[in-house]
Order: sequence, then structure tokens, then C-alpha cells
Amino acid sequence: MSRIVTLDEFILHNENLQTSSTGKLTKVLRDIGVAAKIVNREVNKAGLVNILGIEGSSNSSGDMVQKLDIFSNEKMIACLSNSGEVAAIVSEENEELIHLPKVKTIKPTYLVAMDPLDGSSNIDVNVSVGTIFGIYQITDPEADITDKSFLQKGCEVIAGGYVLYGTSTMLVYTTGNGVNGFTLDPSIGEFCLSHPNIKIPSRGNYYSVNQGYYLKFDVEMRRYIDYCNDLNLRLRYIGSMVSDVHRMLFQGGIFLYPNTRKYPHGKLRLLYECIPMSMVVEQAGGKAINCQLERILDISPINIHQRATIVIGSPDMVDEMENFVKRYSLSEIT
Ligand code: P6P
Repeated sequence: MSRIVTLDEFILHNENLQTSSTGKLTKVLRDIGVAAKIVNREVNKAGLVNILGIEGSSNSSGDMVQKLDIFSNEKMIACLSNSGEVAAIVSEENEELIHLPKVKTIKPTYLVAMDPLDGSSNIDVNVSVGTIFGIYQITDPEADITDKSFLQKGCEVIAGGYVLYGTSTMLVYTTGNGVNGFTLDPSIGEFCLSHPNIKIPSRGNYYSVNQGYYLKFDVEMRRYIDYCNDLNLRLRYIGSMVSDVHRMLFQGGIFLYPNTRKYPHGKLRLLYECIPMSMVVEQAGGKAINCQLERILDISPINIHQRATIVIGSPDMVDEMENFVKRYSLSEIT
């Protein structure tokens, strides 16, 4: 039996491998790991809230019971404030960016964009949810941190990853040198390396889209979904991007959230859903484009809560979908 490699040990080992590393990123990744453990503890007892008390009431320790996404947001912000290496956070839960307090004389190096609890509507029915994070470098250390500081292309992101609170809790991340997965061992309270060097299959037997919007999709999307049906691919759609993309990493497949009448620019958020998940999938050998066939990681964001369409997954399947768009799209694809 191979020995246990904890997340902390793995991060430190990889920091030492990169001569330019200063240990700053290590602190941020470790803080995310701590936040994930705290959120995991609460997510796992969410079903008990009805016994322990409903949101807004006080629990046995006198604390107010909170909605889990608010709780997750607060814990992620608190943990990311510890190192002093993160200057500010963009969160799906906050309209404005969150400036973090300075720690001693530490000059912050990074910015974090996050969805603290993605798919939180699944919580009440005990279906898996996740946390998504992207870590960006501060490009101008002398300038004030504003929204503009976050408007960097995904290909500039320093690290991206997610935590999946499922049948087991996994943390999957990349710093641009491959993708590694860590499973939380509750008996020792550590994330342990369980899925080293994850590679996505070139294709799979699943496609993942909200079929309920079929009639609202553009013709090229409908034609591609018809093609998936002709191939007898199986539809899997959990309603939590982290869960659907995580399944694809291991079983192959394609996930699509195209534009609809309700979401003409797509529903998912570019900075803290599409970019981090695209970084992970590309590092695992997959592809991620939008419905205009632009590579997600090449898109220049124009605002921090910008939405995007996305087609992400096994490389051969994304290529096939691209051909459908070129063949059937009524709009001029440049
Ligand atoms: P729909 C969750 O709310 C989320 O942001 C993603 O995690 C998920 O893939 C998508 O929205 C589900 O959206 O419109 O299919 O319910």
C-alpha cells in the first residue's frame, strides 16, 4: 500500500520543485484546504439542520444557523485572510469585491475569484455541491486593487481548482503543471493524494446539458444534442457544474451550458466558474470553448460577474461540437 501524501506535503514538495516559488502560493492553497474542511463539516450535516434548527434560528451553541452558501462564503473569506498573501476576493455571493485586511508587513501577491458553494440549490435535496476557486497574480503591486485587477484572461491564472462535497469530499487543483486530486480522510482530517496526474479520456459515453432548455437553444446546439442522442450517449446532468465536470474528468464526456432566451450570454460566471474549471480540464488534456468557438482561457473579461456560454470536456467531443456550430450556425462565426 503506497504511503499517504497529504495536500500540505504535496503543495510543499511542488513548491520546492519550482525554483521561482516563494512559498506564498503554498499558504493560499493550504488556507483553501482548511476552508474546505470547515465547509465540508457543515455541508455534511446540512440535512440535520431541520433537526438542529432552521436558517435564521440559533443552534445549540447559540450561533445563528446560516444558509450554507453564506456560511461557505464567510469561511472561505476568513481562511483566505490568514496568510496576508491575498489582497482581495471576488465572490459569487458578493456584488462588490472584498478587500482583505493587511497582515503585519506582508505585501499581498494574489487575488482570488470564487464560487463558495456552487449548486447550492442541491443542498436541500442532499445532492452534491462544490466550491470553485481561481487564484490570480496582482499584476501591478503599486496600484490600488479594483475590479480591473481581476479582469485577466484565464490563461494568466496562477492556479485553479474545486472542492466537491459528494459521496466523499475531494479537492482537485492545478497550478499549470497537471491536475491532482485529493480525497478528505475524515479519520485524520487530511486531504490525501488519491488521484495523481488526472487525464480526461478523449471521449466518453455521457453528455451533460439541461435538456429542459432544448427548444430554447440555437439550432446548432439542438443539432449537436440530436447527434448525441443518435450516438446513444447517456444524459447526466446534476445541476452542479463541479459535479458534472468532475464526472467528465474521469469518465469522459461533454458539458454544455449554451445561451438561452433567459441567459442570452450564458448563465455560468466566467471568472469563478468557467475559467477555473476550464484551466483544470485543459490541464487534464480536455478542451473548453464558448458557443462562439472562443477558447474560454483566451477571453478577456469585461466585468467581474460576467456570464459566459461554455462547452467543456473530452477533446474529441468538443471538436465534434465545434464542427456542428460551424456547419449549422446561423450567426457568422468568425
Ligand atoms: P440550470 C448552479 O446554480 C449552476 O451555477 C451550475 O453549478 C450548474 O451547472 C448550473 O447553474 C445549473 O443551471 O439552469 O440548469 O439549473
